[in-house]
Amino acid sequence: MKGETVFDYAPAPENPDIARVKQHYQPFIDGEFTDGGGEPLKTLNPATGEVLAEVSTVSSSDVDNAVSAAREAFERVWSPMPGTERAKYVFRLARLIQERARELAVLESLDNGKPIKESRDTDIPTAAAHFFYHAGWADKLGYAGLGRDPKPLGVAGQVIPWNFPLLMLAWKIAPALATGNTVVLKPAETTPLTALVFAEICQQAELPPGVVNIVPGGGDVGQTLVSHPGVDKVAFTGSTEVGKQIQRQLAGSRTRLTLELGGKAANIVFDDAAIDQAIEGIVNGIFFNQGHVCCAGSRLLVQESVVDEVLTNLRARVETLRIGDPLDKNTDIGAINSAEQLAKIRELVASGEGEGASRWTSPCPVPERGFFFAPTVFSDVESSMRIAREEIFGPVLSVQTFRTLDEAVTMANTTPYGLSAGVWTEKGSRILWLTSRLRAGVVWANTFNRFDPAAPFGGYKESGFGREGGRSGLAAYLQGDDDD
Ligand code: TAP
Repeated sequence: MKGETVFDYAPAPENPDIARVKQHYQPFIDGEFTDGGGEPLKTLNPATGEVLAEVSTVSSSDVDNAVSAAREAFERVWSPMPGTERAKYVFRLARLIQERARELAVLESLDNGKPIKESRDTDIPTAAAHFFYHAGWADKLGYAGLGRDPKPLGVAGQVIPWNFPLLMLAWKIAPALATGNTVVLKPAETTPLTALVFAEICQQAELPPGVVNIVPGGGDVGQTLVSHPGVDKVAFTGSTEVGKQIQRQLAGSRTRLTLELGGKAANIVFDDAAIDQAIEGIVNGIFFNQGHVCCAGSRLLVQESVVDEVLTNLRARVETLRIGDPLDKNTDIGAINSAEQLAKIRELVASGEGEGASRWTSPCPVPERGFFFAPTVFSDVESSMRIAREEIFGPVLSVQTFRTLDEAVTMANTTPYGLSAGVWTEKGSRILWLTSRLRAGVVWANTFNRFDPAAPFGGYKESGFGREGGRSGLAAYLQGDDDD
């Protein structure tokens, strides 16, 4: 059967009209959509390279206005409001995301390039789940073990990346609102659209003006926002490089900071693992969302005795992945988000070949236009190679082998990052032994990429600090013992 086509899939494209894409989008400040004073940007459909919409961006004085609006809303309305009332608004946001789920899913796939089955089944439902979860906390903060009457911090300045645009917004905005803070959020330059539809949802929910403000723009807008003296808390998700820059900028100030940064996770397969199940977890770990996942299992560590079996089965499985139109319901791998990201992936893959690793790329047909990269697996990888050390943030897996448990732990921890890890073995005792030694914020056992709003998520080392989700995520938006 290998190599033969078992059956063909007929195209099953979702209708792009469902997204109701407008030609022009505007920033959302103090409850109103108005053009900003920045240079307008054009957001592309990465599957075609064509312009999807024009977005008005903000100037630094617009950021001032957004922060003032958030401050006013914080002092007058949002923080004095009883938790029971705030909960209703947060719950309403969750319900409206559900109501507009199909529109949001199609829009996310158009703007980001991710397959519709992922935006439809993961991004949007999980975003709604975060609002539902936090709506439940809004009137119970006194029972969260964070003090009898925990107080919000004030205005949160939040900056998010392009890989899960609406979901990262939900991770940031839901806990901030539930705990009584107000928000100014900057979406990524290449994926601003679902954040601006979320702004419409805030209007629909009749959220008081100024509680949520969305300020589209580039890195300069992010920088203005995070260093703004009117911001009490900065929450950033993005690259380690920019995270370090922000930490330096805020050093010595009283602004609270949480950073969710990059990763280079080890996915560790032992010889007693259920190999077929592990193959599915490996594929999900690195090819979900084109590998644009901070916690992607991008380093596969396989026990030497089973590496041939794992590699053979893995290649056979990866060959079946369909790459193409993100709006096609059969597509497994969509478009790379931007030409810049595609160039970065190509450069790192070339370095892997140059440094002597063995490259295998799926022979699947790749669309000729748009930004696409076929799933790729490197074997014969050494820990010193760039593909084993640097975050590729694309559909590229590096495979290494180990012999003993200690060696697996050492290899897994040999990285400046520490966001996530995976372990595949039948032995529960081995899972427990390993999880206490792996320096990673999340360790998945016999599964990968599982998310739940109740489970805290965050990193060690250069993957950042602070947690999002669960009780720890609430604490990041509340005054603690060390605050006045
Ligand atoms: P970045 O270049 O760091 O961008 C992230 C966000 O920060 C974008 O909105 C960006 O604006 C903005 N930004 C750029 N320079 C800034 C500055 N000097 N000050 C403040 N904001 C600034 O990362 P990216 O390429 O968009 O995202 C990919 C990275 O994010 C990966 O390394 C990935 O691992 C990480 N990530 C981590 C997580 C978690 S939870 N740990 C989740 C997702 C992604 P522009 O869009 O205009 O550049």
